[in-house]
Amino acid sequence: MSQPCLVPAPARLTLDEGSPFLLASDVALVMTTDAAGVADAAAELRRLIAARTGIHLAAPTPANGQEPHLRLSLDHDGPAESYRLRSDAGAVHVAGADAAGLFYGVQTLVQAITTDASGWRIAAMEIEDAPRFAYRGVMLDVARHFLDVATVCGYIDRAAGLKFNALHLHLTDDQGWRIQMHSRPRLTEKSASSSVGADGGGFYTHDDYRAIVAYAGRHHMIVVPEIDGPSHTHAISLAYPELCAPPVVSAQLRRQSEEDGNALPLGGVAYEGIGVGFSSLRIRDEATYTFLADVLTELAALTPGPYLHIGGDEALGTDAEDYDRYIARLSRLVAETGKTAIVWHEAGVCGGLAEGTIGQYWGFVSPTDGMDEKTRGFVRRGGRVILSPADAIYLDMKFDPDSPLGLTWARGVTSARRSYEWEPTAVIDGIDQAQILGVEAPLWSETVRTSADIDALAFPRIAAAAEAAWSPALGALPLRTWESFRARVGGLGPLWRSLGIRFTALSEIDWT
Ligand code: TNX
Repeated sequence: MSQPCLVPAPARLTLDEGSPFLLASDVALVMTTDAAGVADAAAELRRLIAARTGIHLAAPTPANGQEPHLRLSLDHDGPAESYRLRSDAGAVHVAGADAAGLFYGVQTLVQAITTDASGWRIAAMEIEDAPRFAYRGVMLDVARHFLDVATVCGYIDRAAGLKFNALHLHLTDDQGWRIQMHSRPRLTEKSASSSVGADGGGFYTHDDYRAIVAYAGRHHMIVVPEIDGPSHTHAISLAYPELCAPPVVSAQLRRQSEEDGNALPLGGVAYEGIGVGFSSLRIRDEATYTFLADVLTELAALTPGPYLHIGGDEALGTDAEDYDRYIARLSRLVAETGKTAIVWHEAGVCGGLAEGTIGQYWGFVSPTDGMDEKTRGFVRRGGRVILSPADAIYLDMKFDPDSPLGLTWARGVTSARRSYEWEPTAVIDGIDQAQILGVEAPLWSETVRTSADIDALAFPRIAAAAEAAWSPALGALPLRTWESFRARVGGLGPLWRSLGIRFTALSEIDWT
C-alpha cells in the first residue's frame, strides 16, 4: 500500500501493517455528538467523498456499533485546531479537539483516499496533527481586478482544504475601492468601476461582504479586511478629492503609462495601470482621519475576526515624518474599534506605532534593504509578525516565463521548489517561533481576472505555503523535504481535478 499523499504534512503519521478500510456506498457515517460544527464537518465529508469517488454516503446517524463506518467526534485531547485520525479495516475515526480540528481531520481523511483495482480505500494508520502557527493566511487582491463573491468563496474552499484559517482581502488600491460604505456612499458610486487594464470594476455590498464572512466562518476562516494607505489611495480621490494629495508622477510612471497606454493618475482620472506609490492621502488634514474613522468603524462592525489591516506599503511619495504620523493615527484608530491592526513591514520603525500591532513582512527569504530591521520593530513593541516572503510565497509571481499570468519583480520566475524550501524561523534574525504569528501567501491581481487565473497561479505553489504555515519545521520530519513534498502534492492531482481546481501541472512535481 503506497503512502497517503497528505498536504500539509501532518505532525505525526504512523502507517499500520493491517488491511485498509474499503470505502463504498454501504459505509455508515456516524456522529457521536450533534455539537456545533460536527454536522458541518459531516456535510463537508459527504461533499468531498462524492466529488472524489462518486460515492454518496447516507446522512449521518448516531453510533450503533455497525461496521464499516466513518466516525466523527469532538473528544480529542489536544491544542486548538488539532485532531487525531485512526483507520483500520473496520472504521475510520476522526476526533477533533474542536470543530476546526474536526474539519481539518476531514480534509486529511479525504486526501488519504486512494484507489486501485479493488476500489476506494484508506490505509490503516494513525495521525496526530496540530498546526505549527496560529495564523495561516491567504490574500486576494480584489482591488486591481474585482473578484466576485462566488470566486472568493471558491478560493475559501480551496484554501480551507489546505488548512488555511485566514482570508486577507486587499479591498482598496489606486485602481478601485471594493466595499460599500454607508457612511461614505460616494466611494462605491465613484471609485469602484475601474481596474487594471480597463477590465471593469465592481464592489461588495454589505450583504456580499457578510456572505463572504459567513462562508469563511463555516470553513473555519476569519476575514482580514485591508484598507490600504497612505499610498495606494488614488481611487479615493475620485470620490473625495479634498482628502488626497496630488499624485507624485515619477519619470518611471510616465514612461510606463506611455508604454502600456494608460492615462496618468491625474485629478479626477481613474488609474488603470500597475504603477505603485504615487498617491497619498492628505496626512496633515483632520478630515482624512474623520473619513478613516468612519470607514474603519463601519468595517470593524461588519468583521467578526480580530484584525483590521491598514496597509502602509510602498508610500514612495510620503516623507518619513508624515508616514509616521499616519501610521500612529491609524494603528490607534484600529485599537479604538476593538481590533488589532496589521500593517505591512515598512511601518515597523514608526515612532507612534500602537503597541501590539502585527507586522506583515513581504521582503525576500534573505532580507534586503533593512526590511528585517523594520520587521523587528513590531516585536520590540509587543507585536508579532506574519511572514509573506515575496520570492517564495507571492503566488502572483510567474511560474512560467511564457505565461501572460504573473509578475517577476521578486527574483523572477518562482518555482514550486523555491516556494517550498524556506523555513519561517530562518528568515529574520531575532524573530523566532514565538514571535511569528503565522504565514500568509498573497495573490496580487494585476494579471489575474478569473477563478481559472487564480487556480493557475496559486496551484500547486499554495500547497508549499500551507505546509510552511501548518507543518513542523523544514527538515524536522522525513515528510518535510522537497522530495517528499513533490510526491505528495503530485498525489493530490486527482483530488484537485475532481474539485474543479485548474492547477498548473508544473514539471517539477511528480504528478500521479
Ligand atoms: C507589491 S508587497 C505590492 C503590491 C503589488 C505587488 C505585486 C506589497 C505590500 N505591495 O502593491 O500588487 O507587489 O506583486
